[in-house]
Amino acid sequence: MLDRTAVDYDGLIPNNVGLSADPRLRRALESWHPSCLDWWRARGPEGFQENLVYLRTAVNVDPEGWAKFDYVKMPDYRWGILLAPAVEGRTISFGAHKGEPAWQDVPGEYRAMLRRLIVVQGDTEPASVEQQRHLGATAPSLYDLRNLFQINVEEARHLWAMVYLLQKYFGRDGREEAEDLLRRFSGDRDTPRLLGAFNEATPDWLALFMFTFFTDRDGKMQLHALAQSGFDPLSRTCRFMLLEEAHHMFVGQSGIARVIDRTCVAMRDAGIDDPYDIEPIRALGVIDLPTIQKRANLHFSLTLDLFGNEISTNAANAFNAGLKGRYLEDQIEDDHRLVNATYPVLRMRDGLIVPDQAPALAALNMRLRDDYVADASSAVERWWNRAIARNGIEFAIHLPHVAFNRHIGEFAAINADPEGGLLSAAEWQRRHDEFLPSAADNQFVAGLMRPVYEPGRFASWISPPPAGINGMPGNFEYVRLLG
Ligand code: BYC
Ligand code: FE
Ligand code: FE
Repeated sequence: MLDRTAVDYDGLIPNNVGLSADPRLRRALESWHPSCLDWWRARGPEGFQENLVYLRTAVNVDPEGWAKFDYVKMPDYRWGILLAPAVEGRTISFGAHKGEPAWQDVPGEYRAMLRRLIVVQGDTEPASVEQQRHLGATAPSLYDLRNLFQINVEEARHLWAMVYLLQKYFGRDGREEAEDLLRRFSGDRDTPRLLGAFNEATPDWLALFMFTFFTDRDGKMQLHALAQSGFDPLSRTCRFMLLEEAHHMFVGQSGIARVIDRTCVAMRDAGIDDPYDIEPIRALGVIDLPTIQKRANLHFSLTLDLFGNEISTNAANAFNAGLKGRYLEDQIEDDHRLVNATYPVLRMRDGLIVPDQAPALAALNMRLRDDYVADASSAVERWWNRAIARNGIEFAIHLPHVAFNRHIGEFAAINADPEGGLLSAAEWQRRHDEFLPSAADNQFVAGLMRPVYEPGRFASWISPPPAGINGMPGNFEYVRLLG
């Protein structure tokens, strides 16, 4: 019997896409491989390239047992090309082609649109690795250091996943796009990454945890939307990527929950009840809750910009074409064409934020953003606010209003406070540090960032995790230090 989840591990590039039977593609990928390794060494994690890291590697696409754990040097990580198993007889489930068989090849009329979606997705993956490259120097523990590197190698694998699609299905321009994915550089003045949030700095571990909570969660939503695609190879690759994505969000959810836990325990031990009594709390070597709230405000608002404009013809066209669906499209009960449907969108009208009915097709970015906000809020409650409540401190993290601190779309031109109240430019300037991290807040956090590399030990500002990776004990050496 044919094993639908078998992965060929013999060649340079582990895969379940039949590379050994496609010499042209194999040559293209093998010639991209050294450029990718050069990129990894120049722009990936700083240092630690010769250390053994306890990493999981995808070895299968069976959701039950797809990974194995072992010590590897990062440059030797087996970046594979892995697609979720094909669904027999799969049809397109939305848009103008609803009901037609899913495409195994690029539909000519949609080639440019599809390539753009794949390039944008592909651009974010290496960007995040670049943004996180300095963090190894200040890891709060070996456990956290290992989690950072796990995310980094998997984001690089996601880059491979998109490069595979470009090289297999888009000929010469696909190969050029694949090269360009390694040429752009996060934050670079001349050749920046494509989307705003991927050019921001990730200066410290609080930023890393916030990024993986909020921005990797945009990744989850966008991958879900692309997993619905009528272009079957894109759907299958995104379905597999989502298995890895879960760990990235876990790192953010549990990371901030551990920071919060440490703060609350230290406050209790010191007999401090008032979370706003900032100086004495900081003197304990922990991060005060209001600073965590401000960091959440920052990363949430930056991430909302990644959903594009509330009203977007690009989004309408991609849906109509059957290329990008809605979150959990196959579980929604409607006609899946949306030609005459409407969707409520918050808009600026005469200087007020008001709900408005918009054509549902044009409002698809908005809808995905709404699904994102719901997902993020429930994770805030479950992971963060529960950690605060468990410790008996009176405080709760709240996600700000969607109009707060925006740079794309309907609210880019106005200033709003976290409750959605409109502010004059002068008021915004005056109250900025109340809403968003001030230079002093960032300096305080930066001052806490000193590495802790002894197995089983943790920095002052973060609690140990309740359980190890892959069942490993608390003092496990997740990263073997050299000599
Ligand atoms: N920054 O019609 P609109 C992840 C541009 S994260 C700069 O509203 P559309 C990950 C837009 O490109 C998931 N420019 O745009 C997470 C357009 O330009 P053109 C990444 C922006 O297409 C953590 C123009 O403005 N995947 O995987 O409806 C770690 C008009 O806008 C921005 C995807 O995003 C911005 N923020 O929506 C690692 C999925 N927003 O064409 C990885 C693929 C908009 O007029 N991408 N613009 O020159 C898409 O689906 C869409 O391109 C977007 C934008 C949702 C991004
Ligand atoms: Fe990714
Ligand atoms: Fe991710």
